[in-house]
Amino acid sequence: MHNKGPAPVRHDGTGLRVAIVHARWNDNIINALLEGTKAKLLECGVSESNIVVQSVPGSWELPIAVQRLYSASQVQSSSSSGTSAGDLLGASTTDLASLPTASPSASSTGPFDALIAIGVLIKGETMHFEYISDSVSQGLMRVSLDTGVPVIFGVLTVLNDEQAQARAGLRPGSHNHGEDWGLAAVEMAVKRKAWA
Ligand code: DLZ
Repeated sequence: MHNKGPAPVRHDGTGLRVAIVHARWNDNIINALLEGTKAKLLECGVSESNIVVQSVPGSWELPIAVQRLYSASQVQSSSSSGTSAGDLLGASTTDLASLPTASPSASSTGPFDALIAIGVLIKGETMHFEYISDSVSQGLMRVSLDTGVPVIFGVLTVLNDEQAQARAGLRPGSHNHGEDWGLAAVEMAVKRKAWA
């Protein structure tokens, strides 16, 4: 299995704040993607305390969560309450407990420089897949353009579990696309600052 994407480019993520929002459907695949994403963020120099991880029930909920999380991080940066973006989204630690890497980190504040939305949509026998895939991709793009903040599209839209595993590095020789999303988040956050 080959990674057909462009050669990964690593940028310096020191000082960046990144939010990851992931769906809980297909959680074994999500776990692997989340780990790959976080590993690359850390490798690029993003500190653990500057990575906020939140979960939502399914991919459908990703756009609203990304939008609210970003807005909350802006509000908190202009107030002195010290409230974390996770708190403002109403997150509890219990909905994150099933995912080992998904610990909410509340030790840093300020607007996010990039957000990563992770979901796994597997085509079933009904039209659910088509409706959700289309709406989620459009919703995430809209949040990104409306806010001017990079929203990385970490949503797999696949026909079956095997295809999902192959994109999460869970099959022999396969590549974990979460790694690409971590790198893309850092690159776009750095370039957005340069283009400001
Ligand atoms: C309902 C549903 C279905 C059928 N399939 C998936 C899926 O493959 N991946 C995913 O992330 N979510 C799925 N969902 C749940 C919806 O995204 C959403 O959470 C519910 O419809 C509630 O709004």
